[in-house]
Amino acid sequence: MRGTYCEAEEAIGATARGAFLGLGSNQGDRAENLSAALRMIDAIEGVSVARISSVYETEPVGYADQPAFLNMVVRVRAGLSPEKLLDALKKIERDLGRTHGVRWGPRPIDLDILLIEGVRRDTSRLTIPHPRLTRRQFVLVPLAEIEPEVELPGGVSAGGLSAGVSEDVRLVGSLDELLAGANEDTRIDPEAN
Ligand code: A4P
Ligand code: MG
Repeated sequence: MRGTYCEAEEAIGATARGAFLGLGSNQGDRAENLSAALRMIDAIEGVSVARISSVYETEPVGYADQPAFLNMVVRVRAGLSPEKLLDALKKIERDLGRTHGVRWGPRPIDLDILLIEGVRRDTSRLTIPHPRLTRRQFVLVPLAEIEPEVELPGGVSAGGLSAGVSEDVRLVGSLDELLAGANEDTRIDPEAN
């Protein structure tokens, strides 16, 4: 038994890398969607959530005619391949009710792989670092909050590119605070649009 436990730990530990994931929700109970996704990410075999940003309410980018998003960024330790991590994240999106809709359109949850330490990918399924990472304040602001020095494509840091909180990226507070009762006004009525 002892051997089995140690081997399993080493198998994860030997390949584990730091990674950053972006979470976004603009349908249903947005805070609850973020919370459920976080629990499900932490439950992926070989993945553990290490650090969580605050929650930000952000104006939609790309396709403007949709409700505001709640966005956050988490740092994880991931001991599985980037492709397996993507599969697991896509499954969580489906389990939380995401159906195929308009590109960049409304969704209960969107999970993006932003960066994985020491990893680059450029295939039809997976691009790492995330190709739009350095242009999106809804990602840069929460990323800079938890790791301002992290290096992004082009040799710039998240802190250097982040414009901070603004009209388009508003600090809401911690997810725990939201879930503790202040989340009534974070719900999006599905009939409203
Ligand atoms: N894919 C390739 N690379 C990655 C990666 N690093 N992480 C592929 C995740 N997926 C990656 O994504 C489409 C395909 O991208 C996936 O099947 C995967 O194989 P999707 O999530 O199914 O579709 P999408 O999200 O509509 O498209 P896309 O291009 O991922 O959009 P983004 O860039 O995620 O933008 N505005 C605000 N304020 N906040 C937001 O969170 N999100 C979006 C979506 C638009 N506007 C937003 C927000
Ligand atoms: Mg996406």
